Order: sequence, then C-alpha cells, then structure tokens
Amino acid sequence: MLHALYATSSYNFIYQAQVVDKCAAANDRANEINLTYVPTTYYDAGHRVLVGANYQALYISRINDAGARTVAPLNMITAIDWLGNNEVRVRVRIGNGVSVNEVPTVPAAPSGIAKGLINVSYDFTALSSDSDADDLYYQWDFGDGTITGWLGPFSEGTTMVQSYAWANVGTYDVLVRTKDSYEETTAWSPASSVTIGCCIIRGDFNHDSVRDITDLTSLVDFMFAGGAAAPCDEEANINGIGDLDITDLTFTVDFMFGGGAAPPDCP
Ligand SMILES: [Ca+2]
Ligand SMILES: [Ca+2]
Ligand SMILES: [Ca+2]
Repeated sequence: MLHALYATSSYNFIYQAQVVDKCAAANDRANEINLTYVPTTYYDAGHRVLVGANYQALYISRINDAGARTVAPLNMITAIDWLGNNEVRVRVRIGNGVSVNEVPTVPAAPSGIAKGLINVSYDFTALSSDSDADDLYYQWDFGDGTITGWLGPFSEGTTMVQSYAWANVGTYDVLVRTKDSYEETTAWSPASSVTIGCCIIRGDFNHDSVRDITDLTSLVDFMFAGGAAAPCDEEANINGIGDLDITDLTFTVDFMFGGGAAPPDCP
C-alpha cells in the first residue's frame, strides 16, 4: 500500500465560502472548529486520521510522527506486453516490504521419447509452477544446436507440449527452461537423453521399406562397383555386428539363399 500524507487547511475553504457564498453555515463552522486556522483534516493513508480538531500542536505532532516513521521499502515490478493493433498492456505489482515476484520452479527433465527415428516429430512436455500464478513461457534446447525462442504465454499450471524432429542420427540432450511474465527466468532443467536412429528394417540397404533382392544388388553395387552408399548405416549393417563389411554380404546371401539366420532387429 502506498503511504501518502495530506494535511489540508480549512482556512482557504472557509475564506472562499465566505466570499463566494456568503454562507452563514460556513461562518458557523469557522467559529466552532477552526478558530485558530490550523488544518482540520489529516489523513496518513489510513495509518492515522484526524478530522475536526483545532489544536495546532496535535497536527504538528502527527505530521512529525509521519515523517519520522520507518516505512518498509516499497517494491515494484512492471511489465509491458505488446497486444497488437497498437495496444499495449501495462502491469504493475507493488509490495510493501515484501517480494513482488517469485521465480517459477525449474522444470523437471522433459517428458518424451528416449529413442526415435530421424525426421519423425515427437512430443515433449514441460511444466513449471509459479507461486504468483503468472503466465509462463518456455524455451527448448534440443541438443543439435536448435534452441527455440520463448514460447507462450501459457497459463500457470498448464503443461506445455512441444514437438521436434531431428534430421540426423545421434544422441541428444533435451532441456527446457521457463520464465514468467515479469522476465524471471529459471535455470535449465535436467536433460532428457534421446537417441535418434534411422534403422527400421535391417538389410533394407536401399531404404525403400522393403527387404528384397534389390538390397543385395545395391549392396554388391556399393561394395564393388562404386554404387551409392546406403542411406542408413544400421540398415546396411544387416548382421548387426560392427559396421558394414564383407560379412554383411555373406550374411545377406546366406539369409536369402542358404536358409541362414534372419537379420537381428534394429537397435
Ligand atoms: Ca512469478
Ligand atoms: Ca529395400
Ligand atoms: Ca556388420
């Protein structure tokens, strides 16, 4: 609450009443309550109120008290939001000796997949709380150099869902952080590790979603005739051992024509 001090003199009021209105009642009031022309009304933001007394010393003591009284620091925080259409919203929060804004809680590690495929979108969720119930914004780091802008606002208590697709095979740390509508920003959350691969069908050398004789010819072409490499190394690595080498060719031939073991599942 703001403290303000007002002491008004009724001298002017009475003077005006006499001149303008020739008001007998005003003269009566002057005679009854303001003979000494001291202030007759004192407000100190509700801290103390005095009305009608005509003892100058009483007012002086109160004014002196107000000046000497210790007032807790007044904390204030403001925010301005652009609403579009030439409109802005200005928000002000004032605290009398108390904090005016608490930082949101650091979000937990994002929830979502631990393993996935390239170029497929996956949803991740994050949630912070804010004891002021401020609107919240979230920022994501997907571990491949992609850091989003601040996304929001979201009502406090609302889980944010963000989708992302990685373009390359790898293992990535996904993190998120939060800020409230007064720009108080949390630390980054703990990381969620996500492994992104490309393998759907082992032995599908040419990555056309079918494992057939053309994969064998593509493999031979790559190994011995300068043909195109496999789009996905783990699919070309049909035996799942080491990398792609000559044993994958013999495994393929054995599997296709010799009743050999089927390829293991993708990692
Ligand atoms: Ca807050
Ligand atoms: Ca194929
Ligand atoms: Ca191999």
